[in-house]
Parts: sequence; structure tokens; C-alpha cells
Amino acid sequence: MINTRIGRFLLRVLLPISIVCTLLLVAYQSGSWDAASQHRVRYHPKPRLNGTRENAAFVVLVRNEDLDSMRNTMQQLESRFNRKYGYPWIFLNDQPFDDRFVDFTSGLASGETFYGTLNSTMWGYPDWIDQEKARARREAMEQDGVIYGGSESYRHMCRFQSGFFFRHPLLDPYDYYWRVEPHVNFPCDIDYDPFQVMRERDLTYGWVITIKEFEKTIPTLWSTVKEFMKEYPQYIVPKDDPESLLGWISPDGGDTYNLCHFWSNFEIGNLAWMRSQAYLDFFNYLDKSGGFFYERWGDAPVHSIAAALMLKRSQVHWFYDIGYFHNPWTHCPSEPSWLGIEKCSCDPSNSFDRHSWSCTPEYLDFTRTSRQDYLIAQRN
Ligand SMILES: Nc1nc2c(ncn2[C@@H]2O[C@H](COP(=O)(O)OP(=O)(O)OP(=O)(O)O)[C@@H](O)[C@H]2O)c(=O)[nH]1
Ligand SMILES: *[C@@H]1O[C@H](CO)[C@@H](O)[C@H](O)[C@H]1NC(C)=O
Ligand SMILES: *[C@@H]1O[C@H](CO)[C@@H](O)[C@H](O)[C@H]1NC(C)=O
Ligand SMILES: [Mg+2]
Repeated sequence: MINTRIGRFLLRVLLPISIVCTLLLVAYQSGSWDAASQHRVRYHPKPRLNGTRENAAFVVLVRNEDLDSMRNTMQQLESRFNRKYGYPWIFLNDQPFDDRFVDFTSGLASGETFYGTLNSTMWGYPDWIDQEKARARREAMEQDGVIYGGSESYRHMCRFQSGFFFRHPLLDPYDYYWRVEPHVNFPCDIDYDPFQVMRERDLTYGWVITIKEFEKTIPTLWSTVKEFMKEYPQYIVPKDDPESLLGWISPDGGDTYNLCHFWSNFEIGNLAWMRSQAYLDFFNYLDKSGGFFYERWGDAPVHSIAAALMLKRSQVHWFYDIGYFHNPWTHCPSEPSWLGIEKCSCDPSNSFDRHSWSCTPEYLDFTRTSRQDYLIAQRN
């Protein structure tokens, strides 16, 4: 009698309680999930500076498999810069991040870390795309030896980076982003806050490396851009305006594209511009033409052409004094008197900006500026 009463008590009261406790413990240990958005947030004690921080975040599209190189990159950016600021990191992925990825990245961050996935609008085929035609085009480009020509995921990636990352809900709270990729290196100390420079100088787009695109990836991009320019003249900085950048990518006044672009694996940008109707109209126009899938348009020429058409040159900044490596090219500042060469582990004589494939000499010529004009440290 007593035994069954105790048994019933255990079953009815203690068992449910212990199940709830176990579930809570599991939820706690695996980080908290914002149920509404399916986005994971890891709160982290952060060393706060005495000073203000801009409303900005790092944004990284990355796969779980790239955890090790992601940590290497993060560690460099943290110790070279962010440990003094604690800017948040936003990690995005077409697949859910696994626990190991969350644990091993949040542990390295001086700021909060956020983890989000992409939905089918951001990573998927729009309904006007003929997927069979896209598949055939991939095969043809693969056979033609076009880099990533046969890759389907690379195309989704480029389209996402061109038109969607800035609309991901995790970026909604921010004004500025700094794009980071796994496998990149930051070989120099960064002794100032680039986000602060963006805001104080009213900049829209910051870059470090320029390069020429492989023509076979964008056969019809420029003709599509020309149609856009005709249809939306209100968005284009007039080409005779001294602030126009068009001549840098099209020395014949808009007729042809010289393939020059900012290498978008590094970018510091103003999100308000990406979210603007002008940029969205531009992206949608390109997207409707199908070139992200039928060709292999990269986000680098897309962002760069948008900037050269719609931004004034004074809104665009070369972060000359930020050392950077993305395989196979390095940007290494070469003004030891200003920067202190001991602050860098890169070799200035290796810097891509004097390479014949770089478009930076043309940029400097066209804008009639010099490397020294871009040193921030010098101005302090
Ligand atoms: N989650 C996810 N991220 C991807 C995928 N493909 C590319 N990325 C990310 O998108 C960015 C660009 O991809 P990369 O493979 O670096 O492309 P790339 O810089 O043109 O080429 P390499 O770096 O030379 O390979 C990086 O941040 C990658 O981590 C994918 O299928 N899933
Ligand atoms: C923070 O900086 C301000 C102005 O630079 C100074 O007045 C203040 O004492 C500093 N606070 C701390 C905690 O260091
Ligand atoms: C994907 O997310 C974006 C941004 O929140 C939203 O506008 C879009 O409607 C979503 N797409 C789907 C298929 O849910
Ligand atoms: Mg890359």
C-alpha cells in the first residue's frame, strides 16, 4: 500500500519534474535559441573599453567544416584589433551551425556572437530561373575551365553576398558591416577603429585589394548594367561629375567594362546603402536577368560596379593601412615610418597593389590620390 503510494508519487510528481530539469539543462548547455527566428545567440562576457563603439558587426558566411581556419582568422582579427573594442560577430550559414562551431568561435570572441541560417529566398532558385538551363550552363563552364564554373553552391553564395546578406534579420540592428572569410589573415595591428572612420568621414564603402575579374564568368554582366543605367539614370552619378568613379572601371565612358573590381572578401560598408532602393533596384535588375545562375557573376564585380555607378569617390575609401591576405594575394602597407614595420608580419615588397593584375594604380591615377592620402595613423 505505502509502496504503491510512493510509487505513484514518484511517477506523477518527481518524474515530470526531473524530465523538465533535464531538458532545461540540455537547453542551457547548448546555448540559447531565439525560438521565433531560429537564430542562436551566445552571450559572452566582454572586456569593455572606455569609449564608444560604432553600431557595427563582423559578418561571416561560413561552413561548419571551416571551423579551424575560421578560428585562425578570428584570433588574428581579435588580437590585432577587436579585443580593444568587442564588436560582435555574426556567423551565417546555409546549414545549421553545429555545437562545436558555436563553442569554438564564441570562446574566441571579445564581443557577442550570433549564428544564423539562410532561408530559401536567400539561398535558393528564384522561380524565373530555368534550373535545367542553369545546370547545362554549369557543365559547359566547367568544361571550359572557368574557376568555380561547375559549382552550384558557389552561385548561391555569390547571389547571397550580392543581394541578401545585408537583409538578414541578424544584421537589422547594425549600421556598418565588416565582411570576413575563413582562411584570411590580418598581418598588421589595426590601431584605430575603421568603423569610426566610416561614420566620421561619412564613408559608404571600404576596400583593400582591387583586381580584374575573369571575363568568362560575366559575359553579359556589363550589357545588363548598361540597360540598368538607361532605365534608372536617377541613380547614376553623372559621368562628367568630378566625383564620378565610373571612369575607373570604364575608361571609355561606360561603353565597356575593364573588369576592375574591389575584392569583396574584405569589405567594410554602410548597410544603409546596401538596403537603399537604389542598390535593391540594381540587384533585382541583375537577378531578373538570370546571370547569377546562367553565368557565374561574382558579388565582387556586382558590389564594385554598384559603387562605381552610384557612389561618389569621396564615399569610397582604400583601407591602405590594414594588412590583409586572402589566398593568393597579400596587401601589405609599405610606410614603416608611419605604421612601424614591427606591427606587421607581411612583406611590403609582396604587396599586390603594385602587381600588374591590380587595379589600384589605375584607381590612384583616376582619383588623383596617393597611398599616403589613405593613411589614417598619419592623421592622428
Ligand atoms: N555556409 C556556406 N558558406 C559558403 C559556401 N560557399 C562559400 N561560402 C563562404 O562564402 C565566402 C566566399 O567563398 P569562398 O569559397 O572563399 O570563395 P572565393 O573567396 O571566391 O574563393 P576561394 O577563397 O579562393 O576559394 C566564404 O566566406 C565562404 O566561407 C557554402 O556553400 N556554404
Ligand atoms: C573614460 O574616458 C573619459 C574621457 O576620455 C574619462 O573622463 C573617464 O575618466 C574615463 N573612464 C574610465 C573608467 O577610464
Ligand atoms: C527569408 O527571410 C527574409 C528576411 O527575413 C524574408 O523577407 C523572406 O520572406 C524569407 N523567405 C522565406 C521563404 O521565408
Ligand atoms: Mg575566399
